[in-house]
Amino acid sequence: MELRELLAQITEERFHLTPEKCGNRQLYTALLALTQHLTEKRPAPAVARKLYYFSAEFLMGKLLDNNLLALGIHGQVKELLAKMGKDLSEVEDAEPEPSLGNGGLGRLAACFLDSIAALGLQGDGVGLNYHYGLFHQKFEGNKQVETPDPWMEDDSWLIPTGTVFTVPFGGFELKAVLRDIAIPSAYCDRANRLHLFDVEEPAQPPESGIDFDKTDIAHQITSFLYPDDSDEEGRLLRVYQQYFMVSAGAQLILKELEERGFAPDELAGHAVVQINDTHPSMVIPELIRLLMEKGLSMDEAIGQVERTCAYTNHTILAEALEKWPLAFIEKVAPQLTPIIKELDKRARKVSGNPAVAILDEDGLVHMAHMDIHYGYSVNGVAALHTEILKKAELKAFYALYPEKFNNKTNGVTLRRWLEACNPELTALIDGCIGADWRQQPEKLEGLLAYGNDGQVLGRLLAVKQAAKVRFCGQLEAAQGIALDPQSVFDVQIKRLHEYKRQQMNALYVIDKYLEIKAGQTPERPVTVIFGAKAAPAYVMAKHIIHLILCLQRLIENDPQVRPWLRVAMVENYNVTWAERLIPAADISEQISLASKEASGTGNMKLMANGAVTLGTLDGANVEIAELVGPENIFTFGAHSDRVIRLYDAKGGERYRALDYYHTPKVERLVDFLLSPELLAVGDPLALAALWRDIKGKDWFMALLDLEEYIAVKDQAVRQYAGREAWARKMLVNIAKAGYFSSDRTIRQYNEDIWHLS
Ligand code: 26Q
Repeated sequence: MELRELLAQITEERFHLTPEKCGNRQLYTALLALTQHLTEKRPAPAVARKLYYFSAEFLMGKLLDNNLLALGIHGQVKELLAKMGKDLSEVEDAEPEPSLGNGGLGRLAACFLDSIAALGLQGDGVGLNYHYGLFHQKFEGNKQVETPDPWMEDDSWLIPTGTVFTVPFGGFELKAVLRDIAIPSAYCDRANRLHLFDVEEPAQPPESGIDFDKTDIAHQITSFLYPDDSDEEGRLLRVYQQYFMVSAGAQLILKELEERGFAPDELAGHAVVQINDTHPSMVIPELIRLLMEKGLSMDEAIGQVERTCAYTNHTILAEALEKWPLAFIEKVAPQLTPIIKELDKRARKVSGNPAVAILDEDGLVHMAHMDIHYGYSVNGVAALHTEILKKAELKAFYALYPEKFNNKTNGVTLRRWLEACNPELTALIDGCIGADWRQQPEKLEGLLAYGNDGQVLGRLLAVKQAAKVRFCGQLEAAQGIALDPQSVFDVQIKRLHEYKRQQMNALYVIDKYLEIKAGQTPERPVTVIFGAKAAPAYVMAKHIIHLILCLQRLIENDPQVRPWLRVAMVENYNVTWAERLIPAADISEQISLASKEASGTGNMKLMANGAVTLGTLDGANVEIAELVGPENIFTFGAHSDRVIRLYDAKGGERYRALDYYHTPKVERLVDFLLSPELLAVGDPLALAALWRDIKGKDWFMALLDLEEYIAVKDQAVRQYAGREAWARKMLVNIAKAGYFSSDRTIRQYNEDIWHLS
């Protein structure tokens, strides 16, 4: 049936209306049904070994646009609607965004599902169906306020499956109900699945705020993504969540293994479990337990599992490495404790070094240690990150199992992060080099041939300008802030964390503010744009948001500064805002303290859209710098080896914030936090707490790199004025972004770790 007829049939059945008579919301649900109908017919790819990608987060973003593209009907649907006087992008606005993730790790999982499907590999995601995704962020009184995000609707991408597993907890059981989201492949007529588990009887929505009864496990276990872990009950609930996810997921694996005609002792030949950070690590003892229930001996069960599971590490921040009290696990899943103790005993036989034990003397279970001993692969997510894991963080493990360690530099799906979010740039690229880069992303390098083509460079600038104008309209509609699209768009979008150093960017804003006040204007007007959510219990991160919002307010009210410098913080930054903002960015801020950002993935998305990176040599920035060359990136700051030395208690050169504070320039910038101008718009206690922290502690060394950062950023703004030379930098960045396609990353996972076909 033709698309037009199919759509008409659906709107008739559902609303007794022709598509022409439908509103955007009705058209959205009709297109959702149409997409589901077309996807349903697609079989899963079938090969010998099947991948299960276990992750506590899948930050999918809206699905309609993506799925229309994957099904190859995006253009047709857009045209069809246009003929009816409808605008597809307005229809897409009606879709709620499923925000089932916090940031990089969850979005990476979503990019991976897209690439696994695109490459025709057999691989499904396994996670939880949170009823409330990441909180919705509002700004009130220059502060972040959190409200719940109920994203589920009657018409949604979730497909009921009828599959239910029983998860045994200490003292009670829960049914895990499975719903799926289909992941259609962009290039073959197949679809994979994201499996999301939920309880049978979820709790009623909270009356207000984001608080809920954390002891009502039976109803609340899937309510919230990562509930606040600042109190004991929250942490315990997180362990309940994790066990619920992995037990149901492990049961699904064994059920499918049996359905495919294989015996439990053939698991490793037919399934691979990729453990996305340590949140799903209990899948290891759970699979061992279930295999033993099916008659395998402990030795056999462990033998299968250690050839099935592989672990990805996403962080070297000690506070993010999960260690759970064995007492928690004893309460949540007592059947796992004898297995974990046995795994610890065996690991202690492999090495007498207590640093690599699973259970420590405080009764804590080191989840990553369990993954490394009982998984066959350990990977970091960028070259530098993997090197730091091998040389420092996981040194003792690397000595023990060098063959397990490998690097898989992250990537992003260029289907969402270029084709879908930036059709104008995509058309320009296609016009130059054709369409082959979609399946062979390294072919983007063909663009390098246009480095001296004034016409192409001019069109590149025009595409960027149009994206900036479009973004200005969207921001004004949402927040009433009218920006100047002629200014340099300097963009820092990522979760708010001290190590990512948004505070250092705020100090740059203060520097420019003071200069302009003193009559010294920049080469070009600059707009510093932020998008960031702070974890509700992360006090210092909230103080930094407060500072940024105060600076925004101060400058908005200052007619002398406003024409030259603006600050704009996007409210409720999420995947949808990222898709609007990334095409509009001129400068990509990647300024984490070297050694702290495992990889970063926003850096890759921004680069692919022609933003030039201003960054430290951290995470994947190092690889970006190597690829584009020094003329096409602005780097600054202490290198990771020096930073690691500065943290070393034994080292001679320990970092002391005060040493860097006491320079005439830095002191003035930091002390501006307590200036009458800022105190007039801000909360004195919050500003003072931040001032004290930066001056006296500055754990992530913003003051160490501050002066060089400001100098290099000034240089970038000056160079922006040379439009053609800047356009060439943009072109080189786009041309080299092919390496950061997640299709490349997934090919490498498959070749080195998964061996699916
Ligand atoms: C840990 C313990 C207890 C509770 C929560 C957590 C927790 C929750 C979320 C720990 C880590 C996370 C998320 C980590 C994350 O997003 N890491 C990012 O992963 C990206 C994909 O690999 C990288 O690009 C980023 O550099 C990295 O920060």
